[in-house]
Amino acid sequence: MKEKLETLKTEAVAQITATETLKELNDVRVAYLGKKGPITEIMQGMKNLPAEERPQFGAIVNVVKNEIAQLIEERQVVLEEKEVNEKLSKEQIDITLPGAPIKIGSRHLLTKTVEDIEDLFISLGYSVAEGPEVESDHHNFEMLNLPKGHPARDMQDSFYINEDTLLRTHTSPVQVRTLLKHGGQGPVKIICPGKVFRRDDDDATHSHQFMQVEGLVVDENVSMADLKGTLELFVKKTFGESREIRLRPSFFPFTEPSVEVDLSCIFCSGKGCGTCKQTGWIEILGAGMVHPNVLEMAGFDSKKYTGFAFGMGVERIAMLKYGVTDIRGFYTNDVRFLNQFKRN
Ligand code: FA5
Repeated sequence: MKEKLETLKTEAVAQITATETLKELNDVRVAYLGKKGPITEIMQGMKNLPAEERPQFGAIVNVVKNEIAQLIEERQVVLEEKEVNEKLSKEQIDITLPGAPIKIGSRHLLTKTVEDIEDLFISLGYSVAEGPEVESDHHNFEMLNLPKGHPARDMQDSFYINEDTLLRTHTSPVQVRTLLKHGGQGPVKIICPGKVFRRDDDDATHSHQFMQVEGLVVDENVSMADLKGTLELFVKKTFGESREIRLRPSFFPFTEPSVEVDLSCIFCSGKGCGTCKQTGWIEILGAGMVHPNVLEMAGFDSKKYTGFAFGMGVERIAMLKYGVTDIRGFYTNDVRFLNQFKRN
């Protein structure tokens, strides 16, 4: 019986060593150690032995059984590692393949336009001021020489929240707030960008919410020539050196004299086209010399100080500069519109 066991063990060792896959190894395990295998068969045959021989024989069979089980376990570790390595070598990643492109966002065209305007004026020594979008009637109108009931209030149809509070209709109240902060002392040199709101019907060139950039300079001896020179520089830096401006008399209650500023048409270079309605000029902003009443109400001596102010619509500037034909493109968040102005 001992010899039979030895032969069994030798055969098992040979078969275990020859296995190449975990499946083959499992088949060997079942063949030798399974319920129908030779070891079980030998154990069952022990009942035919005399009782005194059984313990010794049982111990010998168990030794062989454990040796075979131990060898199978060791082989299993080897085969598992082999299978993992084979799998890994098949799953190699080709790092030279181009990756999936990552979609990167960009600054909104209006943000870019405002930042470009800010950069230009900061380089001229201006600082950037801000004010609230929900504004008092006092700052939005009264302190700008527009008392209650003044007919010029109709120029800016407003969203009122209550009798004394509204969504600001322009960025000019930031002028007032800045002048008040200065306590009657010049110089003042600011620009103020921000959102404004009007009860205008939305169309290709009007929006009920839009952006303005206001400019204000107050000091001794500030003149209309300073205003014109500043706006000329702004236009040339923004639209190109060959652009010109034209000042037309206009009316704003907070400036005297007041002007509308036109830009020589960037589409036809002043010859006349559909966009400029054959005039060769496109209106871009309102401006003027700060009205003495506005200076006095804010605590400035209007005999000592003079100033100029201007207010431009950011969308109009961006539309002209980038050839946008419908203002609603800025606000409808169509990614196809936004993608056109991405920096590559
Ligand atoms: C004003 O708002 C004055 N506060 C500007 C000003 C400031 C004049 C300082 C003098 C001194 P106006 O209503 O014209 O002015 O608006 C200025 C600019 O805002 C216009 O030239 C135009 O570019 C833009 N704008 C006006 N209404 C709309 C609108 N509904 N949608 C888009 N842009 C508009």
